[in-house]
Amino acid sequence: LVAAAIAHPSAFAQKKIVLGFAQVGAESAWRTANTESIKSAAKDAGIELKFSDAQQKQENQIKAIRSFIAQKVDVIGLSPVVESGWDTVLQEAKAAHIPVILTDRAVDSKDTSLYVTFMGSDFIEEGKRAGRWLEEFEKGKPGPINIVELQGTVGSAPAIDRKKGFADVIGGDPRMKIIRSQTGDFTLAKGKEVMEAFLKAEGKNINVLYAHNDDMALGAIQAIEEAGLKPGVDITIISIDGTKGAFEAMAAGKQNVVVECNPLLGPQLMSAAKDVVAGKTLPKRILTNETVYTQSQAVAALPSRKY
Ligand code: GYE
Repeated sequence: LVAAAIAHPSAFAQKKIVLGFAQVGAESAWRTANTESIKSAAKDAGIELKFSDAQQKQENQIKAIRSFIAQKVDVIGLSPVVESGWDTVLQEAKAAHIPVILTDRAVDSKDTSLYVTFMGSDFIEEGKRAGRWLEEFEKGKPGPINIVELQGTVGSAPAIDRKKGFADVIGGDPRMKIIRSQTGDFTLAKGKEVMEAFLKAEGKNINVLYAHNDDMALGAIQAIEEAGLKPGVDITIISIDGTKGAFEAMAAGKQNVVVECNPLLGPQLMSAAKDVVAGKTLPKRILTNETVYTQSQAVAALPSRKY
């Protein structure tokens, strides 16, 4: 054995872990930062990454997972575009003894043995933080407060939960009314298009925009300016993520607040992958630490913002 190892030194080295990752797509600045984080963390950890971009289509993610199973990867990482419809393919991974780590977005599978852990944000809490900020901001004002909502991708965990958390907080306030709510698919272009339609239908009736992510808010800001109104002044703007674009909009006074959602999950994912391959048991839920930024806090934090 020693002679063989001298002839082939790699026989002593540990086998490289192979991680197949099924990503949602490239729909937003958050997603771009998330993808970069995963790719660079894999490199740093010496993990071989097989990366698939599903272009926001579940069928593409299912195909990617089946191909990871066929290639016998060691671990599968999945950020599921929507919550439902995962049981069959996750059972296939389980039957092949390949552990699945969920990152960012959740699945609604009743059988939690289909994945080893779910790491990411508490989207209901993010929606609540947005609602709580608005309650504080509108304190003592008479109302009515007319809100339009740009929802994320239909059926996705962040769209479902951010809607619910926000509604839970403002629901008890008779001044607050969501007058329009529609999906903008988490993209800037769709956010702009839907906001244009809201403005056409409601005009100066709109007091607040609640967007489920920054990109849709940035698109909406363009639509508001083109309609001759002042974003951040005539219409209060709230969004979720905390990407540079939103921080810049806040510094320019065009957005009022952002609820942070941290996309830099790569290092945590790689350490979880190593633990799972080493046979360690992971906690079923790994939460991301996050906060809320107002305009003045955004100005202070902008120079050191990482995404
Ligand atoms: O907020 C949005 C992205 O799942 C948390 O997906 C993620 C969301 C994020 O497209 O910008």
